Amino acid sequence: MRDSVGYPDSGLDLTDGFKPHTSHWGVFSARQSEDGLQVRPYAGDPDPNGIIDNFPGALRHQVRIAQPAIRRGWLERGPGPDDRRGRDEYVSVSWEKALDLLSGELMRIRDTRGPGAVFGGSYGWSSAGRFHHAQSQVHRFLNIALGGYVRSVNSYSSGASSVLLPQILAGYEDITKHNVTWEQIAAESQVVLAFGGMALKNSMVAGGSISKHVERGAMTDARRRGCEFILVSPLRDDLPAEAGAEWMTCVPGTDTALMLGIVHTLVTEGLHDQAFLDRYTEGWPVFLRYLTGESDGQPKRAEWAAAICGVDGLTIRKLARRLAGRRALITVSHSLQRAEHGEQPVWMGMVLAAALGQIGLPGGGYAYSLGAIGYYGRRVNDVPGPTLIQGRNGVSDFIPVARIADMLLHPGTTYRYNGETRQYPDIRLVYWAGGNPFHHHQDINRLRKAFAQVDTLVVHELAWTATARHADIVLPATMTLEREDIGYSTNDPLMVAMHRIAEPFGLARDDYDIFADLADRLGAHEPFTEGRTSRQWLEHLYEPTRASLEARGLEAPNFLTFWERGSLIVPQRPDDGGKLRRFREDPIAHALPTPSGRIEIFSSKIAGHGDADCPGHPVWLEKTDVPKPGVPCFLVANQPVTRLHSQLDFGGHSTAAKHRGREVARINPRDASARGIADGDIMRLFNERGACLAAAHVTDAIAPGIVQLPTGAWYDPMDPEEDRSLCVHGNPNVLTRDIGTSSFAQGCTGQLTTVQVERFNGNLPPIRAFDPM
Ligand code: PGD
Repeated sequence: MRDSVGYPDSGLDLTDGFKPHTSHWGVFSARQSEDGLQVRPYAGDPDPNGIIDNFPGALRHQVRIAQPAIRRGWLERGPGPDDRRGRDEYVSVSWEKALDLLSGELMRIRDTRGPGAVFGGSYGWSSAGRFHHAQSQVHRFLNIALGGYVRSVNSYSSGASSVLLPQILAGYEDITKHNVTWEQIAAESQVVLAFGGMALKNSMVAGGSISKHVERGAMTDARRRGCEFILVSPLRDDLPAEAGAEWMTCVPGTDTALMLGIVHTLVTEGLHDQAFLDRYTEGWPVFLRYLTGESDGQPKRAEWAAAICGVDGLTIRKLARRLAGRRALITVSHSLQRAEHGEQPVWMGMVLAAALGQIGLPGGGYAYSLGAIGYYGRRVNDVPGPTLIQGRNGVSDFIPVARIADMLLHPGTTYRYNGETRQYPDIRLVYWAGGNPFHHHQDINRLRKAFAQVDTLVVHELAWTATARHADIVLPATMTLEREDIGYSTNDPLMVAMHRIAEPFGLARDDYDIFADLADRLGAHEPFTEGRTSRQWLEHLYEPTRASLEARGLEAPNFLTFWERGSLIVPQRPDDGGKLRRFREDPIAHALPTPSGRIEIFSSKIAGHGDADCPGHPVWLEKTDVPKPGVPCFLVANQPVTRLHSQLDFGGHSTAAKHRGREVARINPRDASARGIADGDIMRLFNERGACLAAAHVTDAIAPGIVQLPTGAWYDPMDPEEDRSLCVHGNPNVLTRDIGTSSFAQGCTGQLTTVQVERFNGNLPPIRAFDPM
């Protein structure tokens, strides 16, 4: 019998000429023939992800970039600020000409302004292979050939939590990757309280590669054993049906208040674990004064919380009693912290788990972001994987990743981050490979203005995304299927030999080869390539894994054997609960890597920053973007089901889920009927920042007062000449706010905003996002 979370390997199906490959959304084998591309999911995957079906239609799609292209205005007038970006024509040029122009511009910037005028953060997920990972390639190139670049820190996924967790609990990876596993949940948890849920669409993807989607099976097993799942979210499907969850809707952005109400009940009813708090935590007495109202005059009673979060007081009290004394797991999703004051629910979720005394127990305690990505909640590999060294960055300056528009619009101005007052650099050239800021950034109309400020915007892309359509120099990159690579992730034991499935589209080239030729023009060919071809790099990157296997006396196939076999299963460490378990066992010998060595319910360090929007312990802070006349609905802009972010939005699986070509937004029947909106109608969503169209799906899986529109539909302005043109396709980032979570972490807040919704009665404008340029 198959264990729902075990790894008996049933092998890749490599019959009939199919070759192995992998992606962020699953391992598969594929074959390109005159009948087109065919894909087969990995047979060992108990729950394959349908997103692989985007590949066949995408591989040779007309929106792929066939040839290097230069924006006409840049070609004719040269570099400089230009608001024609996103409105201009493109001129196709040869590779020689494109690389000559680009290397000349890179040298001009380097020699006149220095590498500190280059922004190479180049945020983005790009493709799964460990060598042709575009972001790693661009960083390595800029370090070696240019002397460095201004980088970005943290991610759009976890901007608030990745800064906070190391201060209060442990390293970000300790909490997300070496903590509570799905195996533990299946075997041990009695109650799982999931704030923001653990939607399968999120755990169906993982950076690097993912061979088995185990979450559905683990939740099925846990439930069968009697584990109760409780979902706190505005969306019912934030936990799968298999979890059989009780659904509590809470006003978006108010989970912290709900958690405070639960902890207040625990304390007033004597249900909290004082012995745990005394032995393992720092600062409980300070927090207690806030909880009871001694410090601010407001006890955080269940009824107080109810008035904010919309869950009634009795339900909150009963919930607290259900958690106490049981093997309880508190999970807090990434989405909760991708909003104003996103640090607070992350911190308060930890305090709730500490008050229950569960941190460090198998299947209990605190699991931040479990289910947010497929490689969380799994065992960790016990061998090193392929890693491309990026070299030394000669520029120390950085920005928190989601502050890019602020940086470009306001060079020289100051901002707060992690206790420091910093200054934005003056960026003249932006280099992007493997990301799509017109997908991932908030307030796209503002972003357009920001990109208009620079001298030059360079983009490597496989398709004409909106980012490519705003660039000055567009270089066509191969798609993953068109090159060889190694697929690997630290929490997945299947290393995949990613064979080339198809020839490159048009004149597309691998990012590596593009950078190698540019490095040549900049006099850095040898240090950049180290004299290796791509294939030789793969052999080189594979070697540490092979050597480690050999040193441990395990089967250690050489590269060619691995390549011919198509995959390799590597050993994994025992599921030992990581640092939190060891800390529980001995808090002195295994002190946590926080300033006090303990769980920091109060952080003197954060308190010492003096930032009112992130004080020294978790607090409820009023939100500035709440429904009001003009914008009466919350908009939840979450991750999509049918693609990864914006990748391959033009593929068959993604386009089939759209309606009349538009992205589908879900709305509660109450809100729909109040606006005369029927299922399948086209809606206009708007606020002061912008507007977009989306097709209506009327469903009671969405709580009243909320509209949900996933990210990833390519930005498609009806009239690119207009400043705030209607996006006819349904990109929610024309509506979201471009503010940081707080002065502490400055994370992305794209998950939540407010909008007005109406039925769209005009003539439906055409979708042009997938037209060739
Ligand atoms: P992707 O669509 O994955 O989005 O933002 P991200 O920029 O990562 O972009 C990757 C791009 O790389 C695609 O355009 C793809 O075509 C290109 N690409 C793929 N392979 C290659 C390659 O080999 N070479 C090159 N040169 N290019 C390649 C994701 C970001 O969005 C993330 S991680 C999160 S969590 C955020 N989530 C939200 C959210 O919840 N709500 C809102 N409103 N906004 C968000 N934005 C963030």
